[in-house]
Amino acid sequence: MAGNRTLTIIKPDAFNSGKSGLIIAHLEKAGFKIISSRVMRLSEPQAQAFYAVHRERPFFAPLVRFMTSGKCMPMVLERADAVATLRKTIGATDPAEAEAGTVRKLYAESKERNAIHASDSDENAEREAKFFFAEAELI
Ligand code: FUP
Repeated sequence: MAGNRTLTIIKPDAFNSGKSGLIIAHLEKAGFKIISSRVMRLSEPQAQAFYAVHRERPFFAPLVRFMTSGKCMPMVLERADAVATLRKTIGATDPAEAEAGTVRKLYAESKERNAIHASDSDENAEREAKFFFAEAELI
């Protein structure tokens, strides 16, 4: 993906409370273009696989429960320096620590229900994009 794409997920808290439009507008204002998007509900095995890196952490089971609790919206986004820019745009994991004006500060309920995911490296962005989308959806 040459550093210009990343994967985001509007999580069930934000999707269920009708914030997906506001969040997409925020991301578009930050210069991101949507390459692919869908609305779906993750199965338990899908959520466990997506967050496999956290499987030994105490928050893993509640995280899987939350991510399977309702529909979410995975999207592949494009702009220059996509991974770092999206991480800055969404803010810290815990909205209490996120900078003013970030997506999580504006829309997240808590560290556990924090509205949005963003890939943390180019390698993970590519892996996560392929997790949700077929090659033909990533052109
Ligand atoms: P982030 O990259 O900001 O999404 O955060 P992490 O990859 O560290 O964590 C992934 C998700 O696990 C977070 F979005 C929320 C959840 N989490 C908790 O519920 N509790 C924690 O202490 C840390 C993370």
